[in-house]
Amino acid sequence: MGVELHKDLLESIGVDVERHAKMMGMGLAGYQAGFMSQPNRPKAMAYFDWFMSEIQAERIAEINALKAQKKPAVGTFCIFVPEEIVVGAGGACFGLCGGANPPIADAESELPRNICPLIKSAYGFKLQHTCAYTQSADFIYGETTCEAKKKTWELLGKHHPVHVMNIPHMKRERDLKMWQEEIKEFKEHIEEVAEKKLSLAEMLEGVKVINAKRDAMKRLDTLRGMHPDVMPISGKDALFISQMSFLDDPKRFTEKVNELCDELDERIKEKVSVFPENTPRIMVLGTPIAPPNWKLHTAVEGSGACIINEEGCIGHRYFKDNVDIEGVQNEDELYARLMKRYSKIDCACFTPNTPRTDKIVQMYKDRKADGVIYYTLSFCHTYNVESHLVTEALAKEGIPCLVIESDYSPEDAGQIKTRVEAFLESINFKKKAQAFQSK
Ligand code: BJ8
Repeated sequence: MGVELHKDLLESIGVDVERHAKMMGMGLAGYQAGFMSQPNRPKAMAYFDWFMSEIQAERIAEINALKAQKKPAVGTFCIFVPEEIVVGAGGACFGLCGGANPPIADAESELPRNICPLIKSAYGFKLQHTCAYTQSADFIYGETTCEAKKKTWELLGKHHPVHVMNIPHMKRERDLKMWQEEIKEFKEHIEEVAEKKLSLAEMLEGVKVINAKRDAMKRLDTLRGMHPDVMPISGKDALFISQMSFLDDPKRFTEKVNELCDELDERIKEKVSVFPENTPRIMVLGTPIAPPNWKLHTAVEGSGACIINEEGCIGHRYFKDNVDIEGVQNEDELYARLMKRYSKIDCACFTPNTPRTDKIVQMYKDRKADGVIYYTLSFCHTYNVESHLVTEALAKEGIPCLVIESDYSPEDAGQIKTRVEAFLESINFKKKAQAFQSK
């Protein structure tokens, strides 16, 4: 197994290798049972299966090889961090572990129990030294999005270097101006780590690499969800790819996603679907679904439905917009373009956030979905409160919606499955009634 081969490296960056190997063993077993056993998977998933086996091994070696050349290694918790700049500097920008339940008990020795599991899990990984990404990061880039994260940086800073980007909570002219300054400051900080000035050409190159990655993911999103009669890949596999988009080398990842999309194109032409005809098509909205949090997708796809899209940050919100660099002549123009792109992110930490609701309704119509699951992590107040506004808008459109609030513990898996099954039953009933009426 990968981690065995890289044991010395992992030890040298402060990973608790024994505990880490045990957790990786559990993660891999869960992946093999839940993903690799799915019937009729696209052949191109072989690359992502390989990546899973090397997720905390070979990939960590690659990141540390970059660090040895003084390239920045930046760990993040949010899609507001402009990875284009890190990639332009030749470095790696990656998401940190935060989707597993076991580290939470340790985190609760310093953090309150009643905050979001994503934060507690990530914090626990740091305390336990069981995330090789966190251990590899020159620093963690935090942001001022939700209250819990904002305050956690102050504690996390005791255990790992942390920098915080000030993200406004409104999008007025003066907020956007400040935001642009933050992006410039981020670039200056990356230059400090790299110990060299970053040129406009290098940053533009970074933008091109990340735009290409987002384009590949948009392509996958279209192939996966816009063909009502064929679902060429499972929602679980597509979610996993989105999760890996925060960890893999962006150029290699883009190439592999495009290879997969070529295969899916063929599958669509030949009507090769991984689900039978009339399988209910479900959209998932809400908070990020970090690996190995596969609970919802397992419940939905194990109950006879297909997930055709994730609206969250590990999904559509991450790749929906590119940075327009057409005609950019100088650095200030580039910061303005980056700000323009990043301020399109419709995170629930903004007030107001109405474009998100309008977008969701449109996505539902475009994808000819059959229902929506609004998924929030427990104690995520922004997404929880906003769910009321979203479900109200969905109800006006007659869109079936189920709201699920959950954490990372396996305890509510049975209850979630029961609720999902009841929801799907009502959708199936509606579909049958519609088919009968149209006869
Ligand atoms: S842009 S969604 S990644 S802040 S940590 S808000 S789940 S209580 S992650 Fe997020 Fe950036 Fe927004 Fe996206 Fe809630 Fe938990 Fe806070 Fe969370």
